[in-house]
Amino acid sequence: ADNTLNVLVNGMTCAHCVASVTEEISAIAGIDGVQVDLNPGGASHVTIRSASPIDAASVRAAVEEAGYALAGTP
Ligand code: 9UX
Repeated sequence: ADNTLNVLVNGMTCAHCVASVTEEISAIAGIDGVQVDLNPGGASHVTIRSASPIDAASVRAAVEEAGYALAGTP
């Protein structure tokens, strides 16, 4: 099955922020795709896809490792 997790991330303001978050989340085992809709003035919408269920705690850890904060789900 195809699994999708949508989250909101605070503090992202530029393309390098997008690259950092994408890289960290992509490194989680089983993740097939990460898409970021950058919103410099607020929370950015991040869509994560995997063939297996996505562990939200792993995503939170990856976002924090990249230096940002998970704001929740849209
Ligand atoms: Mo540069 Mo994006 O510090 O926050 S990576 S603006």
